[in-house]
Amino acid sequence: MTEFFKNVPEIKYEGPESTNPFAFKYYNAEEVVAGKKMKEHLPFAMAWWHNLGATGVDMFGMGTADKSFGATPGTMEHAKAKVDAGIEFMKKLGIEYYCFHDVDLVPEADDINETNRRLDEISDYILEKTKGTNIKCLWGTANMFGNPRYMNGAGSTSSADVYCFAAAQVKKALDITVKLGGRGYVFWGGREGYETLLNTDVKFEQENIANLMRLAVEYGRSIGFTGDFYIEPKPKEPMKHQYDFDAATAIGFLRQYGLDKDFKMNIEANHATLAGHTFEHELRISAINGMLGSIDANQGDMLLGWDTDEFPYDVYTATNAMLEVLRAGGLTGGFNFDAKNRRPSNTPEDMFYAFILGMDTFALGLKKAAAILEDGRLEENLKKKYESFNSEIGQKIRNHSASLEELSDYACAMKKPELPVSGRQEYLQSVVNSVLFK
Ligand code: XLS
Ligand code: NI
Ligand code: NI
Repeated sequence: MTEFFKNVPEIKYEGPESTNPFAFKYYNAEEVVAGKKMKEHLPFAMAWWHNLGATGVDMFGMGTADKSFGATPGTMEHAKAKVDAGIEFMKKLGIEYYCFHDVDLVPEADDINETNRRLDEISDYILEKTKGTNIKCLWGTANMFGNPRYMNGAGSTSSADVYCFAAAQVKKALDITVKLGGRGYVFWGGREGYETLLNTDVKFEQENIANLMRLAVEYGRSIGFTGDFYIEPKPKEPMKHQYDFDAATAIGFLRQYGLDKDFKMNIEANHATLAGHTFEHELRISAINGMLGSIDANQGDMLLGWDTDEFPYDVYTATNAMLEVLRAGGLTGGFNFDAKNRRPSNTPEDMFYAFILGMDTFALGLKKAAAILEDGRLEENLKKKYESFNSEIGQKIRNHSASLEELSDYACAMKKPELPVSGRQEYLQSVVNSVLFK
């Protein structure tokens, strides 16, 4: 069998002292942190599109990386070579999951029947090649934004015919996801939004999107899909206004249309920052609503205004994110590296460096988050901050047994309250630093 990454050995854990570029410094799959193995805390996934597809094409120039894997792009031979290369890549890194869009797996044909046939063929091939390994699908999705027919969106399209094509793609992508053992199914509404209200009926479009999701749930459950459906919020890009702006918006939408039992959030770090939030904010909002499902692990660039999909290296952010994940008791999904190499990092070795960086960053985030919880000073401060609610009046507020008049009488009797306790933000930040750089 062809070896695609000849210069790269199996990546092993060597510890922080190691200077071997092909070794993990922090990610130690079997090491137990906060009661579980690292690999159980961190089910990492490879994004088929970035890793096996993206060549570094941008608006100003052609690709810099060769992702032909010895075959001609646009052919089924190439689709299969990507499977072979992907499996070798995942095995060398010890990654057990992958995520895909339908058209990442096979080239799209003019006739949808032919595309579907190709999807059957490639999914058989993936099953055959992953047999006897631990490699399986984390989540699948349908690409309902690339083809020109989706210029007005998929669920939100103005064309009933195009709507049916979206339905057909969702149906097939669900079939393939179930066949490949996927834990989840994602809706990222890249073109579910609008450019101007001058030509848009927002209510009409949102009802149609919700209906497509409802049909997907009904069909998915009918073919035995027991996993979660996910919405991946993103505020803009490619559309100016996207309906799934952020977690709070998407959760409200799901509740409005009765989809909240079947859906959770797939939170992407770079989408959070595009929405003007932190990554951890989006995780917290999802978690407190019981909807923290999966994560697209990447990071943006604060100096740029778009989805740069960089591999995560910011340990502060990873620590804050892992604090949220640990407090929520883990993910039902996983950590998908929806991330790509920078355009000048164009060698096959760079693909490995990127994953080593991302996996080490989250491993470090996990260890540091566990240490912060263990340290206890943050949690203790939190308790103190809300302590006044342990008083008699505080308890009445909490259990809803006091009327507005009673609270008003209490305030009037006091005349003037003392100021709330200090937030102690700078103290807490120095606690975080002292744990991080111990
Ligand atoms: C694009 C999204 C996309 C989804 C899957 O910004 O992140 O890659 O994860 O459609
Ligand atoms: Ni994503
Ligand atoms: Ni994205």
